[in-house]
This record gives sequence, structure tokens and C-alpha cells, in this order.
Amino acid sequence: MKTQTVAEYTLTRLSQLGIDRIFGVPGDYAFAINDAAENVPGLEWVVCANELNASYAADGYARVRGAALLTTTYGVGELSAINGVMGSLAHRVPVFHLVGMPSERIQIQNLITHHNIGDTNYNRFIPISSAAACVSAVLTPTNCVEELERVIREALRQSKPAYIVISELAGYSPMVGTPVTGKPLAEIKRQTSVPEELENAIGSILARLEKAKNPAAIVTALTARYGLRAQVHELLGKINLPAAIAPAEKGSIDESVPQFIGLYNGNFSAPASVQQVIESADVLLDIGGIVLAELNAGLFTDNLDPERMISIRDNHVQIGTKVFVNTAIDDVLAGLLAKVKTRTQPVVSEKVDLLPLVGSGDDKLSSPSFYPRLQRCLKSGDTLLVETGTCMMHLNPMVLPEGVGAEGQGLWGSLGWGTASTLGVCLAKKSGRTFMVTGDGAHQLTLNEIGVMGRYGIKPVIFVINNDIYGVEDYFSQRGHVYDDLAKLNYHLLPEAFGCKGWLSAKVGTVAELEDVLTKIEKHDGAAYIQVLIPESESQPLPAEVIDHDYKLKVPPVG
Ligand SMILES: Cc1ncc(C[n+]2csc(CCOP(=O)(O)OP(=O)(O)O)c2C)c(N)n1
Ligand SMILES: [Mg+2]
Repeated sequence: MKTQTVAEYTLTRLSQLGIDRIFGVPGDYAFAINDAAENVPGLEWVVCANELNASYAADGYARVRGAALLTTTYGVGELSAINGVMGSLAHRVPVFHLVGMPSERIQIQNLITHHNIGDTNYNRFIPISSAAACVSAVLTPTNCVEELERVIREALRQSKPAYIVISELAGYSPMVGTPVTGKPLAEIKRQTSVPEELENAIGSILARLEKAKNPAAIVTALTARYGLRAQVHELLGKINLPAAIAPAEKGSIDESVPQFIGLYNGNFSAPASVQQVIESADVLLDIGGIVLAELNAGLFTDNLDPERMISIRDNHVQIGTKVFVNTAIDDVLAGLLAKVKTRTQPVVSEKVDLLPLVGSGDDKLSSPSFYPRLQRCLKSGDTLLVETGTCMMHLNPMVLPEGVGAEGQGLWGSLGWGTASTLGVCLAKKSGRTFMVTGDGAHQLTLNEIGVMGRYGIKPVIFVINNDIYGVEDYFSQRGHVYDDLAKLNYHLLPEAFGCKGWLSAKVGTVAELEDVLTKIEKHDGAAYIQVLIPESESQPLPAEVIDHDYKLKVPPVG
């Protein structure tokens, strides 16, 4: 058999994780990678509209499949992708970012090349791109076998992106050494425990739970990143304690399980009673390790007593001031499942219900009339993507029906992620539909990915919330700034302009129009793209004291 090139070997090895698509934009320094992506069996190119979109799409794909491939070219390409890869780092999504660079023959002769700034510092971009990764490597024919194993192990262990540079020359050179054949992601043990620490951690958690009178749980997205959704559900069922999610963790658990009580978000919890259940719990099991960023903590109105918290993170457990290290999250959950006593006390909570249907007929659409109707469209197997903007304030508290997943970017919050990540989620999902809700401003950042969606024949259901402004900014600033006004686009015409075939496209401004189009979507075997007119006046500033508390700009009171 012909020896594979370094680029072919790299892509073959990475695809063995269960990755069948590579997102990116080609470029001359990356041709070896680009060609390999075309030739490696089982791998398909997804040529995106730009590198930022490609990075968001890879992020979306990895959230479903567990890992993704992204390729960009030297300098101009990789720098454009950094925002998206940094979002993957924040949300603990393993994206392998492969970049081509000028060949060693150019480097050794000190030749000046394009995509640099007119000097011969070829390594300028390596630290910049590496900053968005937990591990990086420059692959050569002689180090690629070893280095690739290190990079894969570390990216999966930490569940974070990896940055891999392959020069054009190295990429086309035959690899040296014995190729490794890897296992699919689901079969890989990602974290390893030190048995004594693990045993002590599990013992301490059990002791705390045994004494607890009113325990509760918060589940975070990290559990899903490590493929532990099923174990979390099993554990919740066994301990039978009220469980909430925070905004950035939307989709971490099935919201139809009897233990689910709603959204914990400090003073903005929904239903409001969730705040009391979580904050007054004598033991709070924090499964995954909540990140108390302000948007995940009710604009810093959270009140979680660290003494009463048990945080199970990817490789450590913290119980008050006790810390156990090298405790793999899967081992901790398995140990708890095996040993924890089944609790039979009923979960007492306010029933979380479907949102009430508001408005009818010719009534102008509003958020209260739109979201309940969207909620009723979602079915088991569907995924809802939540873009940053006012839509997330409606979608995060909205209870999802059984079997409906959700993804959002509630920590990194980069506008435009929703539209482009839809491409990746759709291509990664093997069944079920993908719904995406975006504001018009966010959509304008990445809407050129619609053409790519049409090209690859995916069938998302997209709602563009058209209020003609960067609405959420009005929540945090005074209304009426010129910088919050948007160019007014005929969004519903875009699928056609972008060459999408068989897309159901419409503009809806009344309840009747919305209901009509939702009925059509139900019967339509194809993508749907709906421009939803929502009045600008819905965006209103938050009370001044809430904003002051959030921004912490005011001088603190004396005493
Ligand atoms: C890349 C990026 N640029 C700017 C921002 C700041 N930002 C946060 S929300 C927002 C407005 C969102 O407006 P839109 O998408 O129209 O949603 P709306 O709130 O109007 O529903 C802006 C500009 C951001 N989060 N990300
Ligand atoms: Mg808007």
C-alpha cells in the first residue's frame, strides 16, 4: 500500500474518532490538507463562506458528534477563525484546527511570502492561534505519529480545541513510522482517576447526600461534552432530587424528566421558585461545574453557598474547602450510580408547563405570541439552537418537550454563531430536525452561510427575529442609539438569492400568518426560513439598579 502523506495520515487518524466532515476554506499553503480532505475515504469537504463561519460550523458539529475538523490557511484564514475557536474553548468543544504554512524550503531560504507582513517571521501566528487551543503541534513527517497521539489525547482529555500546523511541504511528504489506528470517540476513556482520590471523593459525596434534608442539583453542559447525558439522567432518577440548569447549560438534560424544575438564574430564575429551591438546598450537587459568569448567574444576583456545594468537574471534585484531584467525571458518576441510595422523597416543585398561547388572527406578532407557538412545534429528536440576543432571554426559560436538545453560546456569546453553527449541527445529526432562532443583527454577521446550507442540501428551520435593531443592547443601554439601528434587509428573499432549492421561505407579521407557516413547515420536507416581525418597542432598558449591579461601575456605598 502507498505510504500516506502527513496530511492524509493526520486526517485519516482524526476521522477515526467518528468525524465524517471537514469544515473550512482552502488556501495555497494548506493545499496538502485540502487535497487530503478530498481524498481520505469517509471524509467530506464542507466549503464554508468564510473561516469564521467554518469555525462556528465545526463547533456545532462537534457539539453533536463530540469532535470536529476545521481547516484554514496561514495567517489570513486562521486569524479569521480564532473568534469561533475561542468560543469552542470557552464551551469546552474539541475542534481540531488544521492550518497550512509556508514550506521549510521557503523558511530556510528566508524568503518573504504573502499572508505575512513583509518579514520572515513565519511563526508569528502560532502563539495567536494556539491561544484558542489547549494543545498544539507543528507536524513533520518524522514526528506526526507521536505528536498526533499527544494532541488527540490532550484535546479529548480537556474537551477543548487543538491547533495543528502542517507546512505545505510536510503535508505532501510521506509520513515516517507506523500509522496508529484509533478508536471512535465513544470508546475512548478521556480522563483517568487516581483510585484513592476517587474513592475518597465518592465517599465524601455519599456522606453529604446521606445527611441532606433538601438536596438539589444543577447540571452543566460539560457533562454532555464528555458524553455523559445518559448517566446524568440515571443518577438524577436514582437520587430523585430537584434539578435545574443555568442559561449557558440549556440542553444539558432532558427537560421532561420528573426531576427537572427549571432555570436557575439568580433573581431571574424561571419559574421564580427555582431560586429558592437551589439557594436553600442544604446540599447542591453541581454536576459538571457551573461557571458563574454574569449571564449564567442572573447578572450576579446568584447566591450559592460554596460550603453547601458539591462540584463535580471534569477531573476534580470540590466539596466546600475539600478538593479531590484526578477524579474523572465519568468515574465519579459511575461510582455514585453504583453506591448511592435510591431516594424516594418526591420532588416538590412548581410544575413547569407549556407557555400560554397569546393572541390570535390579525394580532400583530410579539414575543409572547411567537415563542409559545414555536415551543409547540418541537418534537423528540429535534435540536434548538439559541443565538445570543433577546431570543435567548425567551428561549432559555422555555421548557423543551421530551427528547428535544438545545445548544447555545451563553458564555462566549459571539453574534453570528447561531446561523453558521446550524450548518454543522445539521450535518452532524443523523435524525431529527434543527431549529435555530436568531436576531436580525446576529444573523447579519454570518448570513452568507445560507448559500452553503443550500449547496449541501441541509434542511434547517430558521427563524429570524426582525426588530430592525440590536435589541438586546437596549436592555443594557439607553434606547435610541444610532449604533443600534440595523440595515433593513428583506430576509425572506435570501434563500432564493443564495440559490437554495426547495426552501419554504416567508415573512410573518401576524399570529395567523405565523400559525399558517408553522402548519406548512410541519408538512414540508425541506428547509424553512421565516422572517418574524417583532416590534422594536419590545426592547426596553433594564432597571438602572440591575445594570449598576451587573456592571459594577458605581462606587460602592460606604460601610
Ligand atoms: C461578535 C459580536 N459582536 C457584538 C456583540 C455585542 N452584542 C451582543 S447582543 C447584540 C445585539 C443583538 O441584536 P439582534 O441579533 O438583532 O437580536 P435582538 O436582541 O435585537 O433580538 C450585540 C451587538 C456580540 N455579542 N458579538
Ligand atoms: Mg434585532
